[in-house]
Amino acid sequence: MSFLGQETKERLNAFGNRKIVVGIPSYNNEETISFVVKQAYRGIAEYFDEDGLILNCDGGSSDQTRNVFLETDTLSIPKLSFQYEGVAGKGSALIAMIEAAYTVGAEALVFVDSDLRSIAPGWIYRLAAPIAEGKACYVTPYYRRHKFDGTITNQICYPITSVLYGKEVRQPIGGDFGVSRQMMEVYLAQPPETWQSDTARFGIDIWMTTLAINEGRLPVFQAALGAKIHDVKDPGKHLGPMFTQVVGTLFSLMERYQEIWAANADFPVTAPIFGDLAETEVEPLKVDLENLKRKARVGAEKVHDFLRPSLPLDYVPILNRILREGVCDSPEWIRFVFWLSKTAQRRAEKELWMESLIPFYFARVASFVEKTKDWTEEDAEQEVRKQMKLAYEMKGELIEVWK
Ligand SMILES: Nc1nc2c(ncn2[C@@H]2O[C@H](COP(=O)(O)OP(=O)(O)O)[C@@H](O)[C@H]2O)c(=O)[nH]1
Ligand SMILES: [Mg+2]
Repeated sequence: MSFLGQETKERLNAFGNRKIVVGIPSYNNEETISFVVKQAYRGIAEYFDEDGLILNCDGGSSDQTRNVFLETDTLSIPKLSFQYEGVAGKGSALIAMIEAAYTVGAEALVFVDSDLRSIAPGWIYRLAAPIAEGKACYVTPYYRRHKFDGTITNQICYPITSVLYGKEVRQPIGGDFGVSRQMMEVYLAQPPETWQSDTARFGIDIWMTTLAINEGRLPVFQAALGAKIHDVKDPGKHLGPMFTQVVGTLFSLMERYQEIWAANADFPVTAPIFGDLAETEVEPLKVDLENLKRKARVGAEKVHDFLRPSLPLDYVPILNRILREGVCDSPEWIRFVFWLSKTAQRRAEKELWMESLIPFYFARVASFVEKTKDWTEEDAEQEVRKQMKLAYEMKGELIEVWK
């Protein structure tokens, strides 16, 4: 199956072989994309002898994103902007760019988001070099983010992925990745129905990372990138649909790789970090705590009638506390996530099950924000790591639930 239109294929063929491809997905990013393109250009020029290509795959922006992309001067390095076919979403854009990079014989494909404001040429180097040097099959970003940014990462993707597969990957869904040719082949070989699922939307990041951990012939690396500054979202206001797409994909993959993770009892080993960690500042980010708690309470009321009849008795107090206070502590959260990962997988109404996790997520984020609001970034980071360790200690419960 192909993800590219005839015209895009012809234009790609005209470029010949390109060593490093930078792929930039976009959707209404006219304000920020030009800066990203310039940094990508500099990265290819400085570190890879100008042997590269810059791609943009757009989701039908209503603003000037594509024109801004095309008008940004990249001198000797060619650019191509195209739109994908199929389901609307970031995943459709990424798989199309994977095919495009593969077509031009790229050794490494680097994805960077078009809303990045802290990207530098070194990002391209650090995401691509471990692959170009034959050390890694896939590179995830390792950056500092504000303690209230990356809540889906911190509360679920980081701890669960690390504990399942025994590799500590701090940013499994960071959005900025390096992809080897071997992994491009793996991704392109998946069954067509993959591209009708949440993998075609925001599930793509956790999907690519999980497949790389489990199917890569070389290790997964992390690239030290400094700070991530981008258009941030308040979890209580913007992250609901993204949450179900990401976590629904994470749960589906647990089924696929059950034999692997159920047999793995090791404490997660930190994936190698490429490049020096620099001291960096993050931008302030405001989270509306009262709104989060209210969303958690209202959401819990909504899902109550659906959830309550199937909920094991010991879990009822977790739900009751969210109904009353809109908060949820770490052990209760992990326990509920473990239970739901299997339950959602088994039932017909997967979407309803996934939606019933949202109030728990809001409540968990509210508790985290409340606890760490006056803490330093470092201390909040330790709290996130503590929850990963707790999930590790509780892994036996997960294995039981899935038996
Ligand atoms: N082509 C395409 N790109 C998208 C779509 N949705 C998001 N993106 C891009 O994917 C990247 C990540 O999206 P963003 O909203 O910043 O998500 P976050 O940073 O992970 O919270 C950005 O570059 C977006 O422009 C889509 O439907 N189609
Ligand atoms: Mg972003």
